[in-house]
Amino acid sequence: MRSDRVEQLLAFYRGMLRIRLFEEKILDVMLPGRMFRGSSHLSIGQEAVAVGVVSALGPQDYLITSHRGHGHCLARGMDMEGAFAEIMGRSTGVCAGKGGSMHLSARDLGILGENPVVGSSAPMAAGAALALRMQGSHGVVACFFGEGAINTGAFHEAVNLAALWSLPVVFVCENNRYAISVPVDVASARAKAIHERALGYGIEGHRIDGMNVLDVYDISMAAIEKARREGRPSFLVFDTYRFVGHHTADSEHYRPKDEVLQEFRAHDPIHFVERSVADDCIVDMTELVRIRDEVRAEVDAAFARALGAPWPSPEDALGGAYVETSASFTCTGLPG
Ligand SMILES: Cc1ncc(C[n+]2csc(CCOP(=O)(O)OP(=O)(O)O)c2C)c(N)n1
Repeated sequence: MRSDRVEQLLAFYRGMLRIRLFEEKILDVMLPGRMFRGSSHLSIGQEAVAVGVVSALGPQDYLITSHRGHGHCLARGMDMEGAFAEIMGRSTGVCAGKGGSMHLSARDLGILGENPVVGSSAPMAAGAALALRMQGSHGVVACFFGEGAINTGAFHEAVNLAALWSLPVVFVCENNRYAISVPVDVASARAKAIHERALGYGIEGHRIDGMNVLDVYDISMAAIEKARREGRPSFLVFDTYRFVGHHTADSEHYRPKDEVLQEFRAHDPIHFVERSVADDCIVDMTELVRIRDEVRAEVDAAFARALGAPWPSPEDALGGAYVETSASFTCTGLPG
């Protein structure tokens, strides 16, 4: 019988492939001159962070993310057809086609949404965590952003309040080495020790290999459980790399081609799982091929259905812009 760890590795493999093939499809149809105009921010190369962190969340938890959040949403269980339809502006999209690639959200799954204003996910995560505490919930908020966001005031204000008020937030920095075209060491002091910024706020900070999904999962589990048990936030910095441009129309003039192809493709998080499986002979390789075929069929079918879905009608243009609410909750105490 196979161990739980092997089953988990295969589930992670499927999860990462779903993101990879979903985004390769978007890349294919959105490259300049192809089927769609516009651009989309892809996380090809960064899938281990999405799958490792999100798999450690429980059903009562939330996530909030940046402009590069397709992977986080899919890992949390967002409907793939609905995500494709949203990116293509169809009425069947997860936000009825009004949000697009950078505004995927799904409240029922605890996905508070993508946010393209750099750094903005951090204060919203702190706010959501404060609400959870005041409601007496044991939920935790995972907050994703790139390393460019750590130099915004919003990031520091949010981490300060989360530390001061003991808010259950796991701040997740995906250090993919570039903020658009700016290398991390050009923009950030002590670029190799970003995680040590946590020390200034008296919270835990860790730097982890973001290409190894098992390491990502283990550290995330520990941070999420700490947030749940003790209400302590933490700051996880994952070393990763985006294999494609900042967005689908990026010419990538700022980095040498070899850097992508040789140095970093060798650390492809999906190949990492394939190699681990092959080296340890823990699963028949045909099983990985079967999983890949299944995921490809899922992606192709979801894309075809989304492509065939209707456009929103002009009459619906103003719908969903405002919410009438009588929502209220019981406050069980303000942070001490
Ligand atoms: C407040 C703000 N300033 C500038 C921009 C333009 N902008 C979009 S993405 C980006 C770079 C973000 O880099 P990083 O936070 O490292 O995330 P990544 O794109 O690498 O995932 C910038 C500057 C923005 N969206 N918001």
